[in-house]
Amino acid sequence: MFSRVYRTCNHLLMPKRSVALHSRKMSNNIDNIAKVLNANLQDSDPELWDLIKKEKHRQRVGLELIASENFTTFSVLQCLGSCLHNKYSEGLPGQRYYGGNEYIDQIEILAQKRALEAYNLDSEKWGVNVQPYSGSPANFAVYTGITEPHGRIMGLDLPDGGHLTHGFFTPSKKISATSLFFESMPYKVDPATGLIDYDQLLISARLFKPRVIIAGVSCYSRPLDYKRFREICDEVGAYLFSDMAHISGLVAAGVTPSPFEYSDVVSTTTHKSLRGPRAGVIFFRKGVRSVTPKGEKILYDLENRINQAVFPGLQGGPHNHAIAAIATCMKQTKTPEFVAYAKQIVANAKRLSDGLQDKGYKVVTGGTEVHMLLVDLRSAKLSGAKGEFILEEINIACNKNTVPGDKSALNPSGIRLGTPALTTRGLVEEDIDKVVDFIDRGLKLAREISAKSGPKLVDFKKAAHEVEEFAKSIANLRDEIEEFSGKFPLPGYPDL
Ligand code: DSN
Repeated sequence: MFSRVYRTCNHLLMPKRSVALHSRKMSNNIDNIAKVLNANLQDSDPELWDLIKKEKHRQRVGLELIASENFTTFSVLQCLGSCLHNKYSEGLPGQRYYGGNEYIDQIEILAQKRALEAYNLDSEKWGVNVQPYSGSPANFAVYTGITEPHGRIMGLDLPDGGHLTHGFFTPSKKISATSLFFESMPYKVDPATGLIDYDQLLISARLFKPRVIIAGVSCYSRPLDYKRFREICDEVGAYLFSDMAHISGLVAAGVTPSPFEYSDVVSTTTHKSLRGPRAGVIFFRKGVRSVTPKGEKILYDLENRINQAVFPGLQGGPHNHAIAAIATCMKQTKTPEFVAYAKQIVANAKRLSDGLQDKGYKVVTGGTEVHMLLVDLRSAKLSGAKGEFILEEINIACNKNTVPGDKSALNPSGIRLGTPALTTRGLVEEDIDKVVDFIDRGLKLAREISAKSGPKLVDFKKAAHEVEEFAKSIANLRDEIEEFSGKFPLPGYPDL
């Protein structure tokens, strides 16, 4: 005790000159600390700065057609880079395990309120958890909350357009933890139409008796029939869990059917068509679930189960910077600009689909009503991997994807294309015509290369790089695309 007081007060015992020296030293020290702590990344870590700048350049000069990606707004980036990142706040607003959460509580409550408003939900009937770190943890929390270990779940098979976290496994391996810790049985699309086979789903569900049926997709270009899902769930006594990650921006804007009318639980990521931060949200029903023939009301008990599955079940401290960013992105969805944006996403996807079909490409299901489409490259005598590779070479980003009827998920025959990111940059239908032309020219070049290289991807890549004529065509096309895409603005910090 004495020594602490002495240390604190010892400058009082110093001669005047020493006090001045001490104060100067202290302030130099503080200045130095501030300099280190506030150093600009450009100065403190030029190597990393350079890589980030290169990535920014790649985003600017390329055409981003990955259906799940977007360019978030500057306001969202400001939240993500804010002091909120520093705070721990395990628990829910008003019930935290740490102090100092006065403002964090208000921010989380604001995010909850705006998330409900974004989807016009009545807070008496729906609750929301805005803490999931992203979509995969959100989905795992849903299963953890509403079913027991090894409880039965049914989701669309991944090769048919479902997501990993909808219970994906292969004959030789349980790939997703959602198939390892829960018993999963997939349902499929009809290979002839590419559309979900609801009749077969009902037959399988009657036999499998799942606790949860998942209505959600990662690659599917038509609205889901949530009413049909509800009827199937009711017949087998399952919860209907809708994962609207891909379409949540379209749902908020009212340009695609909403899952809320029929679902018990809805999850979403917030960074796809919603254009917010990388994060996840779970909505759950509250109030009356059903009424018995005797008139007794059975209430939902999802609120505690889901909240506790998120924390302390699966996560620790919420990412408060992301929660603030969710709050602001949910606010943005209520603006006329966002509604216009969502409509344009769909208009652009339709134009892309029509344009490619006009050029002879086969689009699965014959088109799209949402933000994405799946092109079957068997019609162009190419594999998905070759298509993806050549498009990447010319600065068009997309991903290879299985198409209905593919034998192996390892060798997919299609490419998935989506328009949320390009629409954010301001492209409209006429610009999409140009994009169609670029894709077509890229894929035609891929066919020429493939004709020379043979079927193997490794030989194809080698020929693309080493045969002068091909390398030159790729470079020319890439330059043309860079010039075109450079005209469209990219939101965010200028360099980062
Ligand atoms: N990777 C996202 C997608 O492409 O659907 C989902 O996790």
